[in-house]
Amino acid sequence: MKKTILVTGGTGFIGNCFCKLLLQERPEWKVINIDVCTYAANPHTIDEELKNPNYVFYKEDIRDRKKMDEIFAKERPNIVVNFAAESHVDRSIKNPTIFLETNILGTAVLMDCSRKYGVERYHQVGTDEVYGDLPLDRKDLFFTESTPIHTSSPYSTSKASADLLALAYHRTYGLPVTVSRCSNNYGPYQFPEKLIPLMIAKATNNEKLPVYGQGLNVRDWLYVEDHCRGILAVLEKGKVGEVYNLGGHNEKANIDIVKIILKELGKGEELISYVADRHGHDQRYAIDPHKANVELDWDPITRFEVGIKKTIAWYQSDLGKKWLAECIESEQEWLKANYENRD
Ligand code: NAD
Ligand code: TDX
Repeated sequence: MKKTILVTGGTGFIGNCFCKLLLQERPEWKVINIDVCTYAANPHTIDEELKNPNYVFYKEDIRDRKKMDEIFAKERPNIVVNFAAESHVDRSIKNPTIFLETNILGTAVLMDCSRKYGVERYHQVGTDEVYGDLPLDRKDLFFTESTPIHTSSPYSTSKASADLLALAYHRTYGLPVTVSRCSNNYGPYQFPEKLIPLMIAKATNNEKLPVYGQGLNVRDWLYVEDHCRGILAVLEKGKVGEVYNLGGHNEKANIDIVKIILKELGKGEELISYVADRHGHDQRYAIDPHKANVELDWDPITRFEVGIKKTIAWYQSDLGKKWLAECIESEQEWLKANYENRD
């Protein structure tokens, strides 16, 4: 059936992958991308999508209530999926305010428009970071949908606030909301402020790889396409008012990720540099995706060994190299602010 789906943050890493998936697998749908293009959005990310007649792009800010109202009035979306966010934990530690403005107030604007124009589904893209962290020595513990919210950083707090607001809009106003909470994504087109693309970029240029603390913190890595398939499954099979955890069943310590990247690129471990730890650094994330598996028939299908090779190969391709160089050029100030004198 023909649908109009409005995706916010569709020029970013996961939002763009989701648009690609929709254009490929739901060719009868019209895909609207609203993205203001912050530092985290390389405009070339959507070069291919812009050629597709079913794809429309608005370079606008989700906090701009008037503009959002105009777009909703014109496009009358059936479905809204909100990816737009400030997404980097380290930046939230340096400057929390923009995280509150975009991640909380921007979400409220989108939900107000969704109510006004009667969307069939509003989906909030959330993160496992809202559950806080798990201890490293309790491998038996996992985040479930009923794990209490217990945030550590301004980023995760802003994301938890957005999730709670979305669920409140469901209960109070009857807005048909779903929420997904996902573990760490990796794949092509991820901005090189995040661990995997940053380390690929540094290793390629024979620069030091800055590992926080002792590199023992554990993340549960999920290939970005698997995450996007999970969101589509929530839209099509999920129950309104429910939260779904989407995880990779793929826990790795940061130092092991860094060593895998170095090995894959044929570089030596002498490039590793242990630097001062992140403030409030979460120890371990690990999702129990049982509910999504049973209710949505969703399971991640990309094995990490395959996904990481595909990811590195993309960053080494002509397109990937050019894209990465453009991003690195635009983030010099951040790299200086976060890493200079950190040893
Ligand atoms: P990203 O930083 O790559 O992309 C975010 C996009 O949102 C960018 O294109 C940016 O320009 C846009 N944006 C930011 N502020 C905006 C505004 N005010 N108006 C319009 N657009 C705006 O982030 P990502 O990694 O693709 O994450 C997407 C979503 O998934 C986020 O909500 C994030 O919290 C969540 N998430 C990410 C991960 C992960 O591992 N990357 C894991 C779990 C959840
Ligand atoms: O230079 C670095 N060195 C380092 O050791 C960077 C950038 C990170 N790290 C560590 C910190 C984390 O333990 O690597 C791990 C991963 O860091 P990030 O890539 O910044 O991700 P994380 O903080 O785990 O948050 C991510 O997953 C959940 C995303 O950025 C969030 O948007 C998502 O919600």
